[in-house]
Amino acid sequence: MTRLILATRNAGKITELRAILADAGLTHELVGADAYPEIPDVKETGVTFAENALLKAHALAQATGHPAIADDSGLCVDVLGGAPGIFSARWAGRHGDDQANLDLLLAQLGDISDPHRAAHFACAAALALPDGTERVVEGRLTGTLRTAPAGTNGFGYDPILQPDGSARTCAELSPAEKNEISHRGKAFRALVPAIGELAG
Ligand code: ITT
Repeated sequence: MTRLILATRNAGKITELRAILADAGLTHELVGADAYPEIPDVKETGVTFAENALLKAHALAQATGHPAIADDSGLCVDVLGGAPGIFSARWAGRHGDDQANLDLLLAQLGDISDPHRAAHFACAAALALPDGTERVVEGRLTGTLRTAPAGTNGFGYDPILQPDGSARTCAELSPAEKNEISHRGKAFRALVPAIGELAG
């Protein structure tokens, strides 16, 4: 069975990718970066989601000798010119402080009326082989930002993004409902043919 490395220590992402690969009929053994504790985390020094996803995938493929998959994602707000974008996880200063990031963004958009609150989640998913071969694809979930959070599912900016065509925020969707329409779900599903072709 071909081993595939997922370049994250986020257990939720590993579970999500396992389900997508199984649905697609792929039978790879999927292991997270935690299986290689000696390999240091990769610095996300790129300026696009795709660059950061490729950086992480190449680093893990080189270090392990196995094909590796990585993703990078974030929230892009139209009226802010695409910010917070690649800086979504540390918008308020500390990496991963979801509440502070969300509060700061809501404050920044305080006077912005509904027609101008368009935003999207973006995700780049990359596959890299130890020989340097690479593929990268992107997925988006477009919607509108609420003026106050609603819902308790998910993470990050989920409580304020209402997907187009939905009356609920992402944090009011079940995990399965969100995976079906999410930027990450779309990107990982778009990567499946390349995984089959290059890392079969
Ligand atoms: P890695 O270890 O895999 O890098 P991470 O938590 O840093 O995990 P990302 O870089 O993919 O995750 O995500 C960056 C930020 O973008 C994340 O902290 C959230 O603030 C936001 N974000 C990304 N996807 C999201 C989603 O589905 N729902 C809500 N917020 C999301």
